[in-house]
Amino acid sequence: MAYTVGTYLAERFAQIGLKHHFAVAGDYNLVLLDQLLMNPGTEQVYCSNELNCGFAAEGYARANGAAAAVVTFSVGALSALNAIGGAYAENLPVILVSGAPNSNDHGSGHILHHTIGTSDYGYQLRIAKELTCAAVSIISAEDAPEKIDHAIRTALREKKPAYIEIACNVSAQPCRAPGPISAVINEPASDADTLAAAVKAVATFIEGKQKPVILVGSKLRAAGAEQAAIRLADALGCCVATMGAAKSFFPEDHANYVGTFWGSASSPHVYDIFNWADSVIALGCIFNDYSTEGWTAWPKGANMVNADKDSTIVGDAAFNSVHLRDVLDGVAQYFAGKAKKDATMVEYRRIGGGTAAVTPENVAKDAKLTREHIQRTLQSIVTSETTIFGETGDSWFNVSRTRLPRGARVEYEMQWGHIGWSVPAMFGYAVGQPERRNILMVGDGSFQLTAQEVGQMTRRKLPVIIFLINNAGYTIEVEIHDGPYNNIKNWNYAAVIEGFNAQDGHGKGLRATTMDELDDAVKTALAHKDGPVLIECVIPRDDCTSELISWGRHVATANGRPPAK
Ligand code: TPU
Ligand code: MG
Repeated sequence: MAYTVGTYLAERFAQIGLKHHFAVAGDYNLVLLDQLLMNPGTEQVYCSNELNCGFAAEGYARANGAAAAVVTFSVGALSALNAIGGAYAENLPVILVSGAPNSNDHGSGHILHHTIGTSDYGYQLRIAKELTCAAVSIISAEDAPEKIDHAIRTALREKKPAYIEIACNVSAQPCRAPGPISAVINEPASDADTLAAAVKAVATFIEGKQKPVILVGSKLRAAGAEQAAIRLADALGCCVATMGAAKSFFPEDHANYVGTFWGSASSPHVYDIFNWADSVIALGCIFNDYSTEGWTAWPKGANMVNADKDSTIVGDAAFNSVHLRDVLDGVAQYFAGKAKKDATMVEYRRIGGGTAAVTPENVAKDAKLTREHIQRTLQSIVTSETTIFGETGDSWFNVSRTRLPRGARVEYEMQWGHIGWSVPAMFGYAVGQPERRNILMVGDGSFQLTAQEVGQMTRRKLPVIIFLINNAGYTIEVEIHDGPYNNIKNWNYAAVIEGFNAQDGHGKGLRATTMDELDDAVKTALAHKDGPVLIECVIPRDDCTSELISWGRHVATANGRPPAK
């Protein structure tokens, strides 16, 4: 047989468009890594640790639609599984592949290294089952094709992570050749009868309302419905807002786009218009405690349509097995040529929405650096080719304030919310999309979790621009609840980046404490092409957005609710 289990897997990776896969070596996966290296269609990219490897794959999936991470048993995989939980929360198909004990050791009573010291090696598979949509263990080449295809197909269809473990002595075993890739990537069509009923129900719902708004959520991309949402907005003509986590999932230069809906942290006039509206058409939305500002800004009840990736809920009727894009296209067709449902847009303009001019910044250039100047600087370098990663912290709100030209993208990880996610995820994204202007905004506290992955950006000469906001601690936590645990050890961040260079790297670390220094640093960063540039932006601990302050108060109140009697 021409294939092995490992080369079969590599061929599937290449076929589903994974030009790269991420890896950390360990003795349970070395032979598998050899097999993967034989396929020139998928390049092996190394990470500094397995948590970062999982997040790098997560970021690559954002750039590329899917991704894979290959790690060793337990000591590696249990770290990577944190990022896999993140991929589940963020609706990204990341395939985690773990090397596993020799097939002869399963059930033998042997105790192996890198395990918890018992002879049952099933625990990792059991844990992975909780965090993925499909988890398989391969201890024989015989059923490897079926198991591999099941895991990959389920991940691509559900836009969720999957898990494959392969016994270390099986990965180079002869294996049957893969069949056509369409068996793995084809999606079943919407159920025709249910689709017709769902479209009718949504259209009737909207017909019965005077003041609808559209709310775009972060599952819109996973649903493949970004273009269909634009067609619906064009047909209805009503206001469209994005949830905090869904920034850039609807074009900000669209005539109907009004900004972010996030309670008191909303863009100007958006919360007003949502309170004035008589109905909300929610597309792929996640309403959690953070996105609803501690349950205070939570659209729900009878005046809502909740349209999700594969199901639509209208009032007391549920329609399953219908793709969101099909429902939206059906409803858009229904309203094409009819009078626009644009009352919310008219009212939004009447209360002054969309007219705010950018106020000039009125300070001496050698003045101390401020958060506001950092945000303005970020704004000034955003192009239609830009992707910004916004880390947990005030970076969320700084990035949220940034206006995006068509084509610019923002990536957040607000459902999982793992601080430090953005550094490896940006690395993975930049591997997938190296030609974009990739910008990362990250707080000092978050950076300290995963800083070493900047070293991999250096290794691959990726010109990522990093705004490191040094506000001397966990300011987002300060705004929720302060204490000594929110103070962190200061680092010389610029020196850390220089340290990653050793003899062959070209990363740059710069430090800005005044506005002038930041302006100069950004010029340097834009001109630097053969490695990352980190700009440490030093600001006072309490210099943060008003959105963070009001949002923090709401979240603190929700966290502090006493137990129900
Ligand atoms: O802008 P700023 O100062 O808020 O950002 P920074 O400095 O990155 O601080 C982030 C503080 C923070 C923590 C400690 N945000 N969330 N957390 C809790 C947390 C702890 N551990 C993980 C893995 N994720 C978290 N979100
Ligand atoms: Mg901080």
